Parts: sequence; C-alpha cells; structure tokens
Amino acid sequence: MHALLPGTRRFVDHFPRFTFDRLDSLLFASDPLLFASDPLLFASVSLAPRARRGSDVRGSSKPGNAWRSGADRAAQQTTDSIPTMESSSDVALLLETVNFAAEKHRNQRRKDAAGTPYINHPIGVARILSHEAGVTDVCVLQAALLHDTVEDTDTTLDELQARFGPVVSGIVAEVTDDKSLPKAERKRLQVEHARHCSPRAKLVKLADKLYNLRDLETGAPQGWSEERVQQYFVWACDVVKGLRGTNAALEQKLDELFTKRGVPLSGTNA
Ligand SMILES: [Mn+2]
Repeated sequence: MHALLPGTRRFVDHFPRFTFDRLDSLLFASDPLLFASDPLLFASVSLAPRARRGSDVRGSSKPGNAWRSGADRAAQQTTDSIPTMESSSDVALLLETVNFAAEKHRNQRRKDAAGTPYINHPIGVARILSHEAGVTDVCVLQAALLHDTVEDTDTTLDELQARFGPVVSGIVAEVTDDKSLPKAERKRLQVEHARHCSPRAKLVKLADKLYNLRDLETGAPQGWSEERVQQYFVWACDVVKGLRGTNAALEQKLDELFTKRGVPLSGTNA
C-alpha cells in the first residue's frame, strides 16, 4: 500500500513515480509560486513512467475528443512541444479534467466558515482515491474530479460524454442526484441506490463520503447544529452500507469515523 506523502516535499522529490504523485501535484499547483519555482516539474511529468492502470476502459478512439487513447494523441503530437506525449497522456487527461472542473466550479465555495473554493473538494476526493485507496484507474480519478459538476453546475452528461467519453460520464451519472426531487427523497434514494452502483461509482461515492465526513470533523458548515452533523453521519453510514466490499482501506477509515461518533455499523451488508 502506498504510504501518504508528506505535503511539504518538493514536486521533483517524489513526482516521477506514480499517478498518485501526479494527483498530488494538482494540489501543489494551486500555489503558482511553487509551480513557477520548480522548472523541473514539467520534465518530471513528461519523463514519468506510465502508471499501472488496473481495468482501464476508456472507450474506443474517436478523433477530436479529449479522451482519445494515448497512442492516438502521441501520433498527432509528435511535432508539439511536449516531448513524450505517450508517457504523459494520463497526466494530460487529468489536467484537462481538473481544469474543466475548476472552470465549472469557479464561482462556488464550500459551506465551511473559511469559504474554501469548491474545487478543493473534487480534487481532494480524487486524491483520496489515488493516495489512500490505491486507485490508478484514470477514469475513476477523472470521474472523481467531475463528480459534482452535473449536480452543482450547468454541466450536462452529454457535455461530459463528448469531452471525456462514455465511461467517465457514466460514472458521474451514477453519482449524480436528481435535483428535481426534494432533498429528503434524494438522500433516501442514495441509501437505496448505493448497492446497485458499479464498482467504479462505489469508489467515488466512498471517497466523497470520507472527504465530507472529515470536513465535518474539522468544522461544521455555518448554521449546522451538532445534532444535524450527527444525523449526517448516521445517514452517511447507511449509504456506506450499500457500498461495502469495494475498497478495504476507505471502508476502514469510514468505519473509524462512524465508531468515533458512536454510529453503529450494524453489519456489513446493505
Ligand atoms: Mn461531492
């Protein structure tokens, strides 16, 4: 299992090794001074060995779309300035994806007292998957970056499919609530639907819940009573019951949070 990397290390100290590290760089990159001060970053990206990708199913090649295979893009970009497009194709896809999400969420803030930019959340969810769950499937990491775009911005599933392909848009569709329904009904449906989700969607949902519960641990949104926070934990535990058997590391971390809150796990089956 990949250990957590200390956040204080420079890019090039850890960057060339895994996709995990590439995701970490997206977080570091929010500091433009650090980015600019490290000219070896781009060399690291280009020279990084191609990450092992589990069951990477990105759909068939289709010219003109961002989700074309690395080989397609490598063939087209041999004259471009990026020297090794084949080896950096996952990086390029992730950057394209995080940039899209950042544009979509650009005016949104989290509900915490600090008003954290919303994009910190999807990046953090993707990072949980790469760093803590050991996920190397780029489609899952892309879906994590995009997971709230349809629910919370003007983005449509058709738009995601055109830009990122049917696999990524399909995962996002699975984790998107129907906002035409009342909030209580949406929350009930999350509990009901969890067990029917694909394994990839279950990963995104587990990481999303873990991120949000940690957020609540560090500080509830403005206006939330302690009772409301507790009710959120109870509901999240119900959703997670339907997601079990997907990723032991994430489930253990969630269980620790539930236990700390006194929320009974009540078995491992939905
Ligand atoms: Mn979310």
